[in-house]
Amino acid sequence: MFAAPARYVDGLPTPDRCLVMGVVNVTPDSFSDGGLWFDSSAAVEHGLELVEAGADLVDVGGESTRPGAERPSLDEELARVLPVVAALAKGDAVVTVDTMRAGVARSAVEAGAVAVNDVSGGLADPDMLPTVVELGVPYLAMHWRGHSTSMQDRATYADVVAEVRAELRARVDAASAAGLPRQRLALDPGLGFAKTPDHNWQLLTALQSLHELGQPLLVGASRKSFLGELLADDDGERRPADQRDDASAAVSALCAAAGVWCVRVHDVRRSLDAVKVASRWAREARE
Ligand code: PMM
Repeated sequence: MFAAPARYVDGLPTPDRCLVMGVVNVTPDSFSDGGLWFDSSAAVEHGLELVEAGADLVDVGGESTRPGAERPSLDEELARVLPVVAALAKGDAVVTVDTMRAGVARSAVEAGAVAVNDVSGGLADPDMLPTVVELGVPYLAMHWRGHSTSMQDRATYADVVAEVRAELRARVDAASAAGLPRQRLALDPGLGFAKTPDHNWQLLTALQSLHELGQPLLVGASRKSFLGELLADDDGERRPADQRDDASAAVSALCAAAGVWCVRVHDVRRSLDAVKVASRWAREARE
């Protein structure tokens, strides 16, 4: 018997389909859109475009997590993120903050963010879980094995699905021990974070096994390099990041069909169309 997917996170929107989270990276160096929205007014404008395109959530981050990236200082991260969070929250966006730092999470929630997306699942900053509990906001915890400077050295698994599931279960236990209600927690397998392309594909095709954790699942496949590799040209040259959106939308449809709660994407309109197709398909198949 398969576990039924968990589909709701308390305090976040509840459309009758997989949610679509749009990405706003206020960074000079993210792999997917590095530098495009580094200026805060450009980032706000882009976030509002994502809302217009139908984003259920807008995820604002100020730290690039591309393999090898150096971390910004706390002050630098705050300066990048806070004006963008505040302006988007005023502009009717449902804003999540993508940060590993408790201090950034707190200030972003005070500025209007409604949830914290932590790619380290609470491992990077010991204050993160207690802070999120105190703030009373939903927490999106990703599978993580270390900072970007060293993470690809940690992409070694005997069984990637079993190990990611066990390591995510440990994060569920840590969050519960800190006092976070389970209905405020979503989990993410962390595609590309200490994962090879093969690991990513193995995780994507084993989402059923991650549903056994009993928490809603978030998946961030959009524009990642395993898609660039899949779509490489005849010379083996990877497809550039900004030309991976159709493949990203295909992954969104398949994730939605597999019961994923939310997909994190750069091109919101394409993925929203894709999850709507998956949702209509599933409804028809049930009736
Ligand atoms: N990927 C990136 C950043 N934040 N957050 C979650 N929850 N899941 C992800 O897969 C994830 C993330 C890196 O990708 P980007 O540079 O396109 O933002």
